[in-house]
This record gives sequence, C-alpha cells and structure tokens, in this order.
Amino acid sequence: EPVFMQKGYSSVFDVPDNFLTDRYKFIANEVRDRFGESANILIPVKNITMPDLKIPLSLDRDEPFSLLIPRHRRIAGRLIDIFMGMRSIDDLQSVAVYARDRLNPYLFNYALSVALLHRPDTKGLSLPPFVEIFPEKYIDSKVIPKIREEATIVTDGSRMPIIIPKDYTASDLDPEHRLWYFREDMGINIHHWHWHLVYPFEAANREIVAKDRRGELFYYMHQQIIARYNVERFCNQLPRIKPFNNFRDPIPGAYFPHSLVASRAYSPRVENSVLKDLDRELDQIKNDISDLERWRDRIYEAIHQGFVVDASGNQIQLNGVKGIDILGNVVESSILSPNRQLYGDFHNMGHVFISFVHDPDHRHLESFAIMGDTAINMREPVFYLWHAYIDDIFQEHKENLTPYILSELNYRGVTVSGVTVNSENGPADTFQTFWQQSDVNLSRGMDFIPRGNVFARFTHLQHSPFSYTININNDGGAARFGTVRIFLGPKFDERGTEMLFRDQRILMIELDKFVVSMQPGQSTIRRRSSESTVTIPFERTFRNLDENRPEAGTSEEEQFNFCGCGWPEHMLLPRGVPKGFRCQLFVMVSNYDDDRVDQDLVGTCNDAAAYCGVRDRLYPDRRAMGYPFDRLPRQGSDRLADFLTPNMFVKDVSIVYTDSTTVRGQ
Ligand code: CUO
Repeated sequence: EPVFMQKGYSSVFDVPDNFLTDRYKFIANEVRDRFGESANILIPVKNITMPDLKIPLSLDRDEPFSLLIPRHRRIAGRLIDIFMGMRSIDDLQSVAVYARDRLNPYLFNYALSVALLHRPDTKGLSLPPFVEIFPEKYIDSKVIPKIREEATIVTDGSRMPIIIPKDYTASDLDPEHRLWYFREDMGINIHHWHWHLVYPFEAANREIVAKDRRGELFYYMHQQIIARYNVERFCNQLPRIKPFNNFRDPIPGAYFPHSLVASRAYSPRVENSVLKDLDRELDQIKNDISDLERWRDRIYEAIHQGFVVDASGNQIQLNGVKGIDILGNVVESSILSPNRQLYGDFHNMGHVFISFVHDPDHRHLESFAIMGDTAINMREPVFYLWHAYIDDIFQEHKENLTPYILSELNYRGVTVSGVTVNSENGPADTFQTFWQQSDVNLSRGMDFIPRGNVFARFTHLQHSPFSYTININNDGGAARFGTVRIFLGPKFDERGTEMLFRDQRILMIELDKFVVSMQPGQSTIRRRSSESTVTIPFERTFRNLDENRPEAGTSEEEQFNFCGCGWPEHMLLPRGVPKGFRCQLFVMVSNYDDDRVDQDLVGTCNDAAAYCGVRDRLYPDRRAMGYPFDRLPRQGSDRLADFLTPNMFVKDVSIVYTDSTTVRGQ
C-alpha cells in the first residue's frame, strides 16, 4: 500500500502548471496552497507529452455514460487502450491526473478502473468503492442537499448520518415495490457493476475479454440473480417473473428511480411503455426492433441445430463442454462471439432498446434510463424481465443436453448421512433474517465541500450467522477428497404446490462450495455461513466505510479490485416470511477427481469464485456451472427426492423473517 493511501495521511498531487485547465491556470498557486495546507504528502506528477485524447474528449463532461451504447464503448475502448499502453505507473498517473479534469467523469472512472484491474503493475491497488464516488446514482436525490448541508455547517466529528429512506422509489400500491430491498440494495448493484468491470465484453486488447469461461459465467451469474429474485418473489406472495419475450408487447409495470446522473434526473419508465425503432444520431444508434427479432431467431436456430456458424461459415458445436461458454458470448454478445455479424448484439442491445423507450429518436434530448447503466440497472424491475428472457434462451440450450447419468452424479463409497443448520439465535434448521442499518461514507462523491467524512445511513437485509453440520461416511479404505456443493431452493411454488424438479432446479440458489478431505469412516464437517465462496463480507463490498473507525478494513480486506466482486454477504439468503418460508437445503459431495483444476491459488482472491471466478486463473471447478442442477434430470426424477444419489442429502429448512431493525456496530 503506497504511503499516501494509508490512514492518517492526506495528499495532493503536485500538478505541472501546463496540466491545469484554462479556467484554473491563473489561480494555480492559490489552489495548491489551499489544498496543500492540510495535506502532509505532495505527490509529484511527471510532466510528459500527452497521448492523443481526442476520441475520449469527444464525450462531453456532462453527458451520462454507458458501456452498452456502441459509441460510448468505442470511446471507452480507446481510453482503456491509452491507460493500458502507458509505459510506467508514473506515466499512467500523469495521464490520469491530466485527463481527470477534462474527461467525462463516468467514462474516466470506468476506463481507469478497467486499466488498474488489468495492468500487471497496478493489480495490487485498491479502487475506491463506486458508491462513494457516484453516490447520486444510488440514493434519493432529495438526500443530497441534506448531506451537503450537514457537511458544510457541521464540523467533522459532530456530523450525524443522514438517513436514506428505504421506501423512496414507490409506495405499496405497486406490488413490485415489495422487492425494493433486493433491487435497491447497494451491495447487489455494486457486485453487478464489479462483475462487468472484471468481465468487459469489448476491448482493443483481446486478453482483457478472453478470460476463462467468461461466456458461461455471464450465463451463470445472471441465472443465479434471476433464481434469487424469483425466490424473493415467493417470499413476498408474488409469482415468478414473466420473461419479456415479445418485443412488440407493452412492458408491464413502471419505475421512477428518483436519482440523478450527470446532475439530471434519470428518466422514469411509465406503465405499458412500448419499444420503438431507435434512431439516435448522437449515440450513433440506428436499430429496428426487427434487428432484435432477427438475432433472436438466429440464436434459437443455432440452439436447435446444436451449432453456431462462424464468420467463415464453419460450424461450431454447442453440445460439448464449451457449448454454453460459446453461447454466452454469442447472446451477450462479447467480442468472443464467433459471428457478431450473424447473431448480432442481442442482450446488450435489448438493454439499449429498453433504456430508450421514453425517447427513441432523441426528440426530447433525453439520455438513457437506468436500464442502460450497469452500475444501477438491477434497481429497475424491467432488468429482471429482460434477464429472465435471456435465461430462457440459455435454458433452451441446457434442455437439449443429455441429462446427467448416475455415474456423473454419484460418488461411489461416499454417503451423506445428515445435515443440520445451526443459526446463532434460532432453533435448528431455521435461518433468521431481519433489517440492519449501515453507514456509507459519501465524502468522496461530494464536490466542493469541506473535507472530512459524511455518512448516509441505509437499510438492508441481514441474517444471523449460521453454520452447516454435515455427516459423511467414506466407505473406501483411504482418505478421499470431495467437493461439497450447497444449494437452497423453495419447497413450494407460488400456488403452494410442492415443486417439480424441472421447475425447482432453475430456482436453486448456490450458497457455498468447498473442498473437503474425508478420512475412512464417519466424519463431521462444520462450515460457517461467513466462509461462503459465493459472498464477500460487507466491509469488502463497501471497503473502507470509514477509514477512521476501528472495524475498517485490515490490509487483507483492502485487497479490493477483483476481490470487490462477490455477492454481498448480507444478501446470502432470501428474506423469508414471519411464519418461516419453507425451503429445501441440498448438500452434495462430488468426486474431487472429476472437479479439480490444478493451479496455484495462493495470493489470489478466490473466496467469491462462484459468481466471479478467480483473477488470472481458471474457474476453480471443472464441472459445468450450476452442476448438478444445470440440466434436466434423468427419467423418473419428478421430484428432488427422486434425483438423489447416496452422496446427496436434502433437509427441509425454513427462513424466519422478523420485521425489526438493528444498527450495525450498536
Ligand atoms: Cu449484467 Cu444485462 O448483463 O446486466
């Protein structure tokens, strides 16, 4: 950790005069004195010949920025290229300092983040949490003047946290609003933003995109989001999402984000909006709905034929292990798609069509709505309608695959004989959920206010810590390794009928996955919820919530970056219901010989690999993502119970929700 980023140090850049914009040149010394006074470190900035920033400068500073918009992608691609190409950290710092005050801030932040994540010489650096830099995207715009007032009038140390109301986007008249705590959760949105930072779909440098199984991970991470959202819906007496699959139909529901981007309100989406052909010269978008339909038809055709056709006319089979990975890149699409000409840019442009539903031809000079902004589009109900449809496409492919046969599921000689859940405060085999309030420091995101911390207090779901106890019997004569796979799924559907396997399997939520060594005979395994390889702890999602508070990140936690990707721990479980939401907990021990990926994971952040992979490494599980639930079951497995082999175990559990609120740290 460089000294200037350590606690207790504040620093300013010593900027060469010719770096300053014209507006500030004449007061250069005065500004340096003013800010330098309270700083104890002056960071020298090398005066270098600037690379050509003409393309990045072509996006105005006060425009919103979205990587889904083709013009913005090209601009960002150029800027990432510039940042990646700087020969040393000093040179990178110089161009970043120079560009910071000239470029569009969202573009600047995105491109610099991608570069810092991918340059070999900056990989150890921390990225400040996105919500701290652009808080206006995540909170009610009414709160911002209150934060400014607190920060301007009250001195640091006596400031009170400003409460972000939890019900600011809608009232209970809208049944969909019951899901506010999932959609509006900052941690979930930050996870999703981080995921797309780590897995960009386009870059001049192909290596940045071509990560191990990134197409499959695109499918799986978003599949899990839809599964989780559907289970949350059951907990709120709402049915599963109806995918948005007819692009000529009105889009049900509405959404008013009540938030700002580039100082302007994000456009709402009104009830029954209908997509229209897009013709927006400014964004260089000219696409008809029929383009979307044509791409969709070709993708379905490829799935049914079992192959895609590449640009030279060769068939690439989809039925092998690589099939889902290829299909993921086709559908998203990424530059790894074998034929973007033919299959187009389906998922990305779907986001774009929906995000311009209020101004398809730019006559009202409006920018995209939040469906076009990866940093926050999980706030929007339509996100789930669209991604449920994307998942339908992937499931169509998965249903074409041969179901797993017994030998692909069983682990001979290994029996799971019992599973118990122990929650810190509650009876066995129950999970406990409740509300918690936590503070986030927004001072970085507030321009022109006095220094020091200013906190916003927001409400999120939380659960009591719990542990699994798993009893395993190893009949073999020797110690053996196994992969423990833990999933949770609803026992009943939205009508109260016990679920059929074929429906339940796509609602199975991954909770944890880890390797165990089993001595011959009986063994008992204990695993804590906080160890989950799906989640990262709260402190990592938000990193240094307050650098001056004792619980703030240890140096290990400050290994942010790739490590910032991970489902937020506080959202590990669905909310449940007061009487207890009845679920089935599934535990499987698979044969590690068939799972293992030989690689060294020392020094990597690999503790949230399930949805995020491992940086610079292979995905640490050779099986298909979602195994064993990623395919239809073999004949005769109507219910989960019929699907079980001796190395699997199912336990009925329930999630008990209490409508009470605690405050973190109190
Ligand atoms: Cu993450 Cu559509 O891929 O939002």
